[in-house]
Amino acid sequence: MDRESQRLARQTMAFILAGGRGSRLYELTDRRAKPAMYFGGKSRIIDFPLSNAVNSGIRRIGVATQYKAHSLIRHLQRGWSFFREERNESLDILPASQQLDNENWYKGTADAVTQNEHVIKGYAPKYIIILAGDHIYKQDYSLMIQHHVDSGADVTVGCIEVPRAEATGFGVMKVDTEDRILEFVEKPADPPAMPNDPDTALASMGIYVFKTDYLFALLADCAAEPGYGHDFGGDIIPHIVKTGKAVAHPFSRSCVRSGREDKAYWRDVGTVDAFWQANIDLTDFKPELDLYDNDWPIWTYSELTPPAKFIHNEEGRRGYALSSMVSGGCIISGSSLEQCLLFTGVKTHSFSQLEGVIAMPYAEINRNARLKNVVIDRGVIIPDGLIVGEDPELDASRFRRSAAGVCLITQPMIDKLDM
Ligand code: ADQ
Ligand code: ADP
Repeated sequence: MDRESQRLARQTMAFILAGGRGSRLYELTDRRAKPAMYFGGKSRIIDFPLSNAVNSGIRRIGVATQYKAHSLIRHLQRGWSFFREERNESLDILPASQQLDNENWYKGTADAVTQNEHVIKGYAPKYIIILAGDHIYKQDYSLMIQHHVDSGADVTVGCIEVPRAEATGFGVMKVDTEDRILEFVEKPADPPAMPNDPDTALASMGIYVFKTDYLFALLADCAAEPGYGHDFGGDIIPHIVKTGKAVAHPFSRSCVRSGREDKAYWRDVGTVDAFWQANIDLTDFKPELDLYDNDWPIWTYSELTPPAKFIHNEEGRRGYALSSMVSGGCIISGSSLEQCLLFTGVKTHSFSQLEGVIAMPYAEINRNARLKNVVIDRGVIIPDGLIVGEDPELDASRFRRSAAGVCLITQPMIDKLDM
């Protein structure tokens, strides 16, 4: 990392928006916000933007929380409490309804920033980078901040090419050859294509760099406009595109490539299928996302546990795992695992066969179960002999089965079974 971008990172505060619900994860986000969702065996989704910020040299971080924030706040307190004011470091947890006199919820992403104006200004950061708390990727934000300063933009928007058919859920932009944004439409029904490729669109990653003073002046101006929706993608960015200089920063310029060399990895694990697939992908021989890279570590809080243990049962049945990731505290007793990812403290019992299973912490799979392509929520106890993944109709009547055939299993669903 060169020294100039490091210097800029030290003058920047990262503001992570972690208030969204993530409703397409259904029961998985009934009790926790999407940024608090488990990912990759040890981490939570929010560990990715937080680790990116720290690895990029940013030392001031605010996390705006709102929806079902307890699990998220507890995780931040346990894992991310090493910031020291004496070293000009801070991590502030900023729940809605703590700021200003009469406001309650954050009315939108921009309002989360407005309501924390005095907290942010108290640190006097020259720049601010707004981040979403719910994507999986590795990015060196210092390079994006450097781009922002070099181009003289009012805002720099992180962007990535996505299939046009999937772009309806994003802010989509048109840019000129110098990366200047000419047009920005939030969640368009008919997304504009990229000039040379009718099947691809340029999507906003929801990452924005501003000069702090400029941002707060702009937020005040926008608030005075009729129909203001308090949203970066819906209001603020389109406003700057019309009245100022908005520049797109291609993710490929600052992504950290540590998995398969050619890939710029970025995922929104916002659906059960996407969540299952992204976790299962980690069990590949050489996955696109490398969690074993010491140059760009993904820091987290994780309980101290004894090592994972693999044992024969009394009848000599082997407990083993192939192409799988098994976290600490797991005990694999007399059962077979293939392409599975087990979080901390999962137990599997004899004669059970697991394939494509993502099991959250402290789930337990009793004897003789046969599970294929499932996501098991935290602490769920799978009863003796349960079979999932062989009879789609039966599965759909018992669990939340996706179009792609992945079943989400929670404890209330198990409690309703007649077994
Ligand atoms: P969306 O994906 O719809 O679009 P949005 O719901 O605005 O994202 O949430 C962005 C982030 O802010 C998420 O991390 C969410 O958890 C958080 N958040 C949402 N509401 C919040 C609130 N009231 N308080 C605090 N945090 C909140 C945005 C942009 C698009 C862009 C996509 C990229 O608007 O232009 O393409 O992100 O995913
Ligand atoms: P974690 O914080 O380890 O992710 P969970 O995500 O499972 O824990 O739980 C999220 C929140 O829901 C926590 O505030 C926890 O106290 C609460 N919670 C856990 N289990 C239940 C339950 N069965 N009913 C209601 N609340 C629960």
